[in-house]
Amino acid sequence: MRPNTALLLLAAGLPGLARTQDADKTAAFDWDSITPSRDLCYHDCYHGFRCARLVLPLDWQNATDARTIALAVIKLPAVVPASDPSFAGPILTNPGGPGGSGVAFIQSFGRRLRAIVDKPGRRHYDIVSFDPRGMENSRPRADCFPGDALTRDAVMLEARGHGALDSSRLAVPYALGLHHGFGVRCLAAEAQGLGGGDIMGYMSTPSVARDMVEIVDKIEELRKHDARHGDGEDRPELKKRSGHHDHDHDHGHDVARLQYIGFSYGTILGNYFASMFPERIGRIVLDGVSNANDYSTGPGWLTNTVDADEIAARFFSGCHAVGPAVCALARSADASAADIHARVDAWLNAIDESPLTAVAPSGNVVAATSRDVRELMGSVLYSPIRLFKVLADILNATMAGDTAAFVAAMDLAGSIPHLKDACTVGTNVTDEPNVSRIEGGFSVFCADGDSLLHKDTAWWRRYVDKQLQTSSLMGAYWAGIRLSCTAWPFRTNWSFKGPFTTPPAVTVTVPGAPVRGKPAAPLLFLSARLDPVTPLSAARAMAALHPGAGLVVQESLGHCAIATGDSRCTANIVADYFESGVVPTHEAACSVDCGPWDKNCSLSSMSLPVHALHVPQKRRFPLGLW
Ligand SMILES: *[C@@H]1O[C@H](CO)[C@@H](O)[C@H](O)[C@H]1NC(C)=O
Ligand SMILES: *[C@@H]1O[C@H](CO)[C@@H](O)[C@H](O)[C@H]1NC(C)=O
Ligand SMILES: *[C@@H]1O[C@H](CO)[C@@H](O)[C@H](O)[C@H]1NC(C)=O
Ligand SMILES: *[C@@H]1O[C@H](CO)[C@@H](O)[C@H](O)[C@H]1NC(C)=O
Ligand SMILES: *[C@@H]1O[C@H](CO)[C@@H](O)[C@H](O)[C@H]1NC(C)=O
Ligand SMILES: CC(=O)N[C@H]1CO[C@H](CO)[C@@H](O)[C@@H]1O
Repeated sequence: MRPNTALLLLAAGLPGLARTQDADKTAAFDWDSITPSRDLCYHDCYHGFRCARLVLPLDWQNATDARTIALAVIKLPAVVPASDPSFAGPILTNPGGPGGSGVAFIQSFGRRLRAIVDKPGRRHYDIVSFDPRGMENSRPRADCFPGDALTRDAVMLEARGHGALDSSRLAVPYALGLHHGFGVRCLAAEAQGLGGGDIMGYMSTPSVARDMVEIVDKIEELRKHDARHGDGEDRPELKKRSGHHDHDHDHGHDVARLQYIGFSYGTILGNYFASMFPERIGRIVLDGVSNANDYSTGPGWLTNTVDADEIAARFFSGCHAVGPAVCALARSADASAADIHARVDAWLNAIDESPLTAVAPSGNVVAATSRDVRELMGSVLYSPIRLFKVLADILNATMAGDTAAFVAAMDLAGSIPHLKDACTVGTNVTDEPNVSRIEGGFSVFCADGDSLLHKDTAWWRRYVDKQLQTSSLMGAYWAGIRLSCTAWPFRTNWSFKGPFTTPPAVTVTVPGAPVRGKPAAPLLFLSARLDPVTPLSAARAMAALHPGAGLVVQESLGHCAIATGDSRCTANIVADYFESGVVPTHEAACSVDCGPWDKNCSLSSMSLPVHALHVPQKRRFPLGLW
């Protein structure tokens, strides 16, 4: 009974896991039915959304280069028409990744976000997002294996077969070898133009930030156009608005400004945007903050997981505190959390000697070791409210010899690639629904970070050790992210290494024109108290670099404040900030309604993430909401 329930919950909740069939039906939309255009031209899509394909330059650095991209843009319209006096303009959002699909994100998370930023009757926003260049529904798409997903899966299987990066002497060199081959394949794919055109050398974060400037301008152009022509929902006689960037234009002095919430890698993107285009800052909220210096220079990605093991410890202490009635792993005879932890550790050692084996529902033959359990636990740390109890159920059943739930979870998570799916895709380049193109992320973070092309095996072993010292649970996995840049063959045309800072804001609390060239408001940073991959220490470090920035610490566990608990306090600060541009003067602490072991604790206004139905990839995005 329990494992099956657990499995359903897991399918609904783990980052990147498969979704229900219903979700699938609502998710269908044929982007090819929209002709890409240089101006924003929205069409109905999905259910209650508006979609557009925006043509932008491929290379922002070379004005004579005529090549273009088509960006997939999506809008969850405000609950009032654009002509309503309470309409307050668009808020752009990015779900992280790098590479996460904004199109999918808004469908699951847009309504929650809108409920947080809106002030009923006073201020209502459009929530707008996009698939970043090279990703998902944007074209061309980063794809090193066009029409040949099977080969990518084979590489991933082979990597898995050689174990975690700390599991044997061969693991690191073998991974390096595979990535060299992967890079060669990527270079060849782009040279042959099979993915639809050059893109992988043009996906660094500065280009994405520049794309956002253009989106903001195109939205403003469309607004003016609609106001002039009385098109769409916007009628000229009702053109009274309260979005602060509208005032700018009424005064005819200023550029359109960005209102933005970025999550996880989306905080990197927001930090790049703010530091590169400070005169474009309207309001910027960064939730689940990653250290942009650690991300863009040096070995990289070394500061993320400092709190991960502590969250794992909270899993065990919380389990002990609530006892066997709520946490399946607890036993009434336990003296402390250490007893539970010791049982799990002993079991992890045992399964490395004698792996769990099973045939998964997909037909996959599975041999699972402690590495698989650690990776599953690592993903659970992102979403304790949804997954702590589920994890306890699964571990309890698996430790008692019933591997069904665990193996099915691995299967759903795509830990073991579904080769059958890859085969049915065949050679049809345009239709590969179940493919996870990990090279999309590589194209961004390998370009943004310092080159690691000539680091040898010994260097990488030390890097893996460092990551393990930071988190014994997540270190081996986390080390693999930067290791994928070992032979990334594309050099970026546009990189930015900071400084990650902004001039002091000139805050406008009453209607009036922001001061040209200055941010309209300081940045607002949000963090969960303990976050497995974007720790509070990074939020403090980044906030300190931006004069006047505010920081809210939400008393929750997991990845990103807004995604790890309902908090009226956090929501009020965010909504007030979007209205007034004012941030808390000292680090503000916000409590949440309930925690992972409480009865019926869940997140309000969340619909199932629908996008990942055909992308059953475990922790597809290390710095993303899924
Ligand atoms: C800019 O683009 C033009 C046209 O594609 C090309 O000939 C030129 O080499 C490019 N310049 C640089 C610096 O890449
Ligand atoms: C946990 O596993 C034990 C067997 O090891 C079992 O007796 C118990 O019912 C399980 N707890 C739950 C909540 O499933
Ligand atoms: C994609 O995956 C889903 C669920 O795993 C499966 O039902 C579907 O048939 C797959 N589609 C293709 C084209 O392989
Ligand atoms: C490839 O997929 C597209 C989109 O699903 C479909 O329209 C087209 O007919 C397919 N082509 C072939 C050769 O199967
Ligand atoms: C809590 O969950 C239980 C079992 O799922 C349900 O019976 C009960 O109605 C829920 N209580 C509240 C207040 O939602
Ligand atoms: C000027 C410059 O660096 N151009 C490069 C832009 O990126 C492409 C793809 O990686 C390279 O081929 C160009 O040399």
